[in-house]
Amino acid sequence: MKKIIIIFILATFLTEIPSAFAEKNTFKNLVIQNVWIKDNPFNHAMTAAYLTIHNTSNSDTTLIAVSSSIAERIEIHQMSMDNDIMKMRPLKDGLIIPANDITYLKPGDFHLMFFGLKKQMNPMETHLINLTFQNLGTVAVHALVKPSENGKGLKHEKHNH
Ligand SMILES: [Cu+2]
Repeated sequence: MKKIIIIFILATFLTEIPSAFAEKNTFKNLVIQNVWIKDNPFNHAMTAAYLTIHNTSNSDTTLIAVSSSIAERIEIHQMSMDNDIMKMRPLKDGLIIPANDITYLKPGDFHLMFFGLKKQMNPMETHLINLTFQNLGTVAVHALVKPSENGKGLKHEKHNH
């Protein structure tokens, strides 16, 4: 019995640690993981963030808004190839997260675009991002700043918004 109580206390304690480096966020029927922000070149006011959303329910949902205290505005973007030219466009109606499926926001694909960054993004730092899903509400997740891969980041920043 004593052992069970100790395990219970430990489990409670662990879930309440401010999860700066937590890999996994569970919100309603969504599992949100691998949230990261690309470090931005010095004094550059724009960057992108990526994450994985696993919708374990039987109904689709939509990521309709994203916000954070570190940026003036965050848009949900889609990147695609159009006649060999990479184009980005904001998803005005949000990003559909299909039921029983995993949606990847990753470089060269869907991503979150940060405008008006209020601070320098330094690798290994974490920042809170608020994700709002239609009919589900808003969840705050920690995002880890990671260095951008060579070249890829530069291409992205050349796009006009
Ligand atoms: Cu973009």
